[in-house]
Amino acid sequence: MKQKKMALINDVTGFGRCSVAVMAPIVSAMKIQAVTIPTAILSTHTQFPEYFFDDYTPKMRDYIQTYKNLNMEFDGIATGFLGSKEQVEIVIDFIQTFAKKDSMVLIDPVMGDYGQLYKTYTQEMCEKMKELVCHANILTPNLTELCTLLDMDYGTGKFSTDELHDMCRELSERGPENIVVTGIPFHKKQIMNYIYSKNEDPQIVMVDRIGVDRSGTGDVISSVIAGMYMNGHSFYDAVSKAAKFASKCIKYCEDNQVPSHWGLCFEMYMKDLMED
Ligand code: PXL
Repeated sequence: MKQKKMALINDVTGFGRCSVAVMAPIVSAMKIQAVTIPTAILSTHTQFPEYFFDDYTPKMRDYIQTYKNLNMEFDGIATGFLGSKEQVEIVIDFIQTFAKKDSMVLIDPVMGDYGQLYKTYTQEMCEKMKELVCHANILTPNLTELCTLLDMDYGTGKFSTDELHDMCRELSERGPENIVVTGIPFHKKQIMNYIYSKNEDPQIVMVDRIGVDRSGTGDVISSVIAGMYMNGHSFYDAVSKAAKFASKCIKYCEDNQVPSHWGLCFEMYMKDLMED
């Protein structure tokens, strides 16, 4: 079988296990060739008290042009944190140029958490992000991002499964046929992932909450989902594998007292991702 290629449009961060540093090894373990398109270069991620940050936006178009000249195609495209309206525009153009009819396009609309948008997120970027998500076939928002994309009030952050269903259906009508609302707190001790696939009954993957929230968890989850889905698994199986894999990594971090901003020690369990 022809080996597949996935474009990872994301930042390259040296220390802290996030973005490309997580996604490339994870999809590689799943036999998919990872192609990095950097959005920024950082020494450590932004949860550290100090970091070197080099915005790559002015160079992205030239970088991508060589792939256009090579008539490259990608079987998958995955995006994460984007730093400016212009970067979102570059990503839309990238998808329009390189996605084939049956390519997987996963967009993790990294915009905020706990009912608040990140400080870097302007209203203009929110509007562009709403445009970008229409080009996805997989979307992995948390509750904050789901509400923002729908212009809904986050309120107390409590939504019934009927409400989640209506919200996902509305978002899905704009394009993405598979949506997982990640990291929904459930009865303090659990985390719910709400899975919506167009024309199918919704499903839920529940995992135990282990310790504190850890940066980079979203990148581990989205890359396992992307890899599984590209390898022919159902969306439900992809989410289930991703949530369980992340939980196992988090447990290792807790047991070994790894600081919460060092990311997940996914290296310890890479072989769980390998299939014959
Ligand atoms: O996905 C987490 C992440 C990715 N990239 C950068 C970050 C973070 C989390 O803080 O700062 C640059």
